[in-house]
Amino acid sequence: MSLKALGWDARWQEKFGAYRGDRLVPARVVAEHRSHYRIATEETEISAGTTGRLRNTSDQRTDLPGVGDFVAADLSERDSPATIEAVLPRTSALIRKASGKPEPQLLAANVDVVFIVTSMGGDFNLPRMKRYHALVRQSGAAPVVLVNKSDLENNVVELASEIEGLGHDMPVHVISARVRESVQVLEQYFAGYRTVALIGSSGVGKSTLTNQLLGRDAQATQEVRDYDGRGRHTTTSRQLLVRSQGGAIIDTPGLRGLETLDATEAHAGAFDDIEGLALQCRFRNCRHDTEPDCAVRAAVARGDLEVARLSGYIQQAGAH
Ligand SMILES: Nc1nc2c(ncn2[C@@H]2O[C@H](COP(=O)(O)OP(=O)(O)OP(=O)(O)O)[C@@H](O)[C@H]2O)c(=O)[nH]1
Ligand SMILES: [Mg+2]
Ligand SMILES: [Zn+2]
Repeated sequence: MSLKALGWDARWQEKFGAYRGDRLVPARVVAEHRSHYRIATEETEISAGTTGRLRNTSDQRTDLPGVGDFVAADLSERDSPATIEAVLPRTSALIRKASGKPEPQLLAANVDVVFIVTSMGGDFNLPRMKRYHALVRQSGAAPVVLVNKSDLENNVVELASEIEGLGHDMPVHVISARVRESVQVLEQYFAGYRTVALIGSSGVGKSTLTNQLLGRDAQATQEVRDYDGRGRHTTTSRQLLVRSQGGAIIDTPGLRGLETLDATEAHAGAFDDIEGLALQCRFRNCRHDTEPDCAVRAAVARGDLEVARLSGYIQQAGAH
């Protein structure tokens, strides 16, 4: 595997400069498991751990390596696993801040484009799409919406107008992941060895699409067994796969935390922080939408409040 195929370029070479001359080599994290990573270097793909120093100097868990990260690794100990000594500064980071979870979680790093995948046949859910969209907007990657399984039904007019409401200039493609010609339109997003991550509910066809875009069956796929989303996911870990045609794909499991509001959010008091901020809005009945002098949106703009959390609050408030 060449580093170039993994997305390495002059910018990364420059970032790596600080570690050059040492025994360290550049590598990219291609998988994350409970106790170890898999990293790919110019020459090989191997297991790796992190150094105690890296763990101790990381303020939060999201600073530790994740899939897609470029790292400086030590492979010099012949018979033991490699160690990751440093994470190069990221160009983007997909971070899930699910409420009710103790800590934010890094889903993928250095992603250029995120395909937010939904499907015909009942998966589409606008509030959920908004949560995915907010996650991508905060990451630094560009969102693209894919409506998969177009072979099941093709009445997308209504759906398309809802999706357009999510954001201007966001490309939307209606595809069938099982049909090769139908995914040709997605080739443009991989140009220049870019990295594309796939997110979306379990069963929408992310792994089927991954295989189609790779041109080989790298990922297992399965009929959806449980429509309430609580069933087992077919894909259970995040993986970075390199295409022979250029570009990399990160396949992910359906994000349980974004599927529905967490139970902890559903009961009263769960949004005390937002309700506290709302006291400072200019209008008593502020919807925190387009009103002037809205303290809640100001908190979002400062980065003190997560957009996904605000949409959760608005959605819940709307339900009363
Ligand atoms: N009819 C139809 N079925 C599809 C299409 N794409 C995928 N499927 C089917 O949908 C089911 C789920 O596909 P997967 O690719 O495993 O879904 P996933 O999004 O990876 O699911 P998780 O790994 O659980 O998150 C499989 O039975 C696929 O064959 C399509 O374009 N049309
Ligand atoms: Mg899958
Ligand atoms: Zn407000």
